[in-house]
Amino acid sequence: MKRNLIAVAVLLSLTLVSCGGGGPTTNIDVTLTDFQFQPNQYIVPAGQEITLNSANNGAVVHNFVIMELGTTAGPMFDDEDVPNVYWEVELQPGGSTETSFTAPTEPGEYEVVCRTEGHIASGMTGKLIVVPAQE
Ligand SMILES: [Cu+2]
Repeated sequence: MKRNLIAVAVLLSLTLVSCGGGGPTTNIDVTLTDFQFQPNQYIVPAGQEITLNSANNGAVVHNFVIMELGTTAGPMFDDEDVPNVYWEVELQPGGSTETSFTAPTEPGEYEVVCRTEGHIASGMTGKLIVVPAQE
């Protein structure tokens, strides 16, 4: 009897952990600061319409830039990185916006950066994790 109770307790805690971990979402809320994305990791289903609510709480212009799969802006975003941009939105200081984009159809980890000069080096990077959409 006691053993059964322990098993139930373990199952329950596992369930809570998996719920709290956060699965794929079609709604991203992100705050841009000087110089971070909060949060900086987003899990989305492939090919779905994603709503991005973003706010710039910083004192300078920030961008939310998704790079193409397999590409990276490296330590600094420059002209040669422009063709590798999958999608982006720019936010003025104090600004906020609701926009949307279609998640890439190919699952994988996509780099997210702020393209404003020097911001990658200051830590403005994130990760868009695209997972297969549920049937
Ligand atoms: Cu920035």
